[in-house]
Amino acid sequence: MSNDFESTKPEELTDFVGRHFIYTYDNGWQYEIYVKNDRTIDYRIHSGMVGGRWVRDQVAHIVRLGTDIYKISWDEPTGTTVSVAVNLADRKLHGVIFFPRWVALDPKKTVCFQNDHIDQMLAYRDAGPTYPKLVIDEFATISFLESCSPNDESVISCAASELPEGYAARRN
Ligand code: FER
Repeated sequence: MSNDFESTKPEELTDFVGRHFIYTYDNGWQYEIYVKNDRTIDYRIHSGMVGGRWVRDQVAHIVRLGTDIYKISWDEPTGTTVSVAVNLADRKLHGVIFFPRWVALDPKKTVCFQNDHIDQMLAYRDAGPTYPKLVIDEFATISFLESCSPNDESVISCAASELPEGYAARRN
């Protein structure tokens, strides 16, 4: 096990760092992730329970499980925890999202550019209620996939509502 500051096996992540992809869960929720570096993701939520939410510099646990297969897991300031397994070759993904009860009761509280509201999110998290968690277990299909440079602040830099028409509908 690594310490809190470094990726577990950074040498295995060179092909994954910089990947940027848009995917839609089978329940219709559409998400976007940019693997900023071996320890960090930026993401944007296009639709679903917390559509409109976006986050930069979320610290994550990122590992390689095999050829073109990776897993990203993280614990958010809201108390929501997420683990996403990504199969780039098949453009398939599986996510498990564990929402605290306060998010399930009022998801809109988390819909914002989170970086500007970290203290508010921590206060909501600590106020709860936390339990019972709402657990979402869904497969998704990746509709857009590209490679960007690491640590590029321009990849995810605005809310979904501010994107050009057709941005999330692009397929490649
Ligand atoms: C994902 C599933 C859930 C994801 C993010 C979340 C970026 C976060 C949900 C939340 O913050 O409420 O695939 O990828």
